Amino acid sequence: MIDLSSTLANLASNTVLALQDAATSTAPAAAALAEPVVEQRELTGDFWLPQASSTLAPATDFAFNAITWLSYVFFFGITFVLVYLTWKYRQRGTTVRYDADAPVHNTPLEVGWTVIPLLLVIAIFFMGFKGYLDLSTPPKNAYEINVTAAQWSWNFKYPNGATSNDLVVPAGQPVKLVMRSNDVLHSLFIPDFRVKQDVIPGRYSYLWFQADEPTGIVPEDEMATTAKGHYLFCTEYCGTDHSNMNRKVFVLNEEDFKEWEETQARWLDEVPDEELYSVAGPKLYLRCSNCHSIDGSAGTGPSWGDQTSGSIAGLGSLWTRTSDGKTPIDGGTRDDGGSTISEYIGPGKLYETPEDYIRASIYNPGGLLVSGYGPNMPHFKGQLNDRAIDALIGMMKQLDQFDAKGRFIGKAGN
Ligand code: HEC
Ligand SMILES: [Cu+2]
Repeated sequence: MIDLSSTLANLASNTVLALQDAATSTAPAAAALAEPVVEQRELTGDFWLPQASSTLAPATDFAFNAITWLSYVFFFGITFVLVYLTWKYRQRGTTVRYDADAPVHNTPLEVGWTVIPLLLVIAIFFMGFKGYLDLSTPPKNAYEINVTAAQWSWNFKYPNGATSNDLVVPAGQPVKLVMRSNDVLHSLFIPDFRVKQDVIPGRYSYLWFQADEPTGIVPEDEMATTAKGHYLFCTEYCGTDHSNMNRKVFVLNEEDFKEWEETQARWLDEVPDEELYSVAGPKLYLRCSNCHSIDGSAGTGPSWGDQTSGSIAGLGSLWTRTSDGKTPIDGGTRDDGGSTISEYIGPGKLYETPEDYIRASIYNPGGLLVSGYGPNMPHFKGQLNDRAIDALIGMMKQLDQFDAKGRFIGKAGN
């Protein structure tokens, strides 16, 4: 059973992978009309399965191949015998010949066709069961990474406090993912590693693997398009931008991994205060961009720019309408009937300053809801520290220095 379902899953994943590749290889061409760049990418692996890049992958593939070949043998064998006997014993003419001495039983044959399939099925069961146990028992010394899934991004948090949107792991060492969801069901799937696990709100789930072959790494803004690394998918349809949860896994040798982890943990601290806002996009803004536009276009959440439609149309950018106190409020756990944000911001009120309100909106988004919007924002408590929040608020205040994708185009310190 276990093998059969994983076989189907693998089949499906292969199709997804092929489609995915078709999609990403044509995307750059559409973006740069003037100079079409068609990226070619070799699909590794064979017809059935992508490359096997984790220590447990060969066992999964063995089970897959064994069942596939067994199915071929039985399918063609049985079909052949069926067709042959149908033809051989077809009725000829109108007289039916009945041979009273013809055999009606053949004990060795019947025992054979019962026992052989039984043994095969038992073998398949043990193969699957052993694989299942191996996959669901992370080794004790595994390197732990905390995973938070949210609509529509992954957040990977490393033991030293570093965080990332794409997964980076050490080579030659078991890695255990401790996963939870901030909102709905998600599922983490790394086809090359042959691992997949649901990520469930209100519950922790585990996944482990060991990858021995380093893949190298590229700068953050190239991660989505590089041929390096392994695919990582969300495979549980989780809403509009589900497909934005397609990310990469990079495997680094021990030394490179240590160095990456160190820099990744420190990167915000090393940016001088006056330049802090300039690094908010695209790195931090990436987690907001699925719902909040910069250019004023409407989305799942209110635009940070001057939105032209909906309840906040014409009130100015997020920072302008917040500091002017104009944002209309309707609902939320801290709403006490006020109709605009001005009734909640100010000395002695719920929030002292507009900055306090924005910070609270990020840590506890359900507190006050902007009119016309539901409680659809995941919270970022424990994921964005004070400095990251400072950077994001700084960005909201100086949106004109960023392009629509959140890339910094102004000059830092201006
Ligand atoms: C899944 C969609 C989603 C994501 C991702 C998301 N938000 Fe939101 N956000 C919303 C929605 C919907 C609202 C409006 C309801 C409310 O006020 O909570 C909102 C409201 C806000 C507000 C108050 C807005 C206002 O106009 O007064 C701020 C500030 C905010 N988000 C910041 C962020 C930041 C920063 C991030 C990324 C770190 C982020 N959001 C990621 C959906 C999202
Ligand atoms: Cu998802």
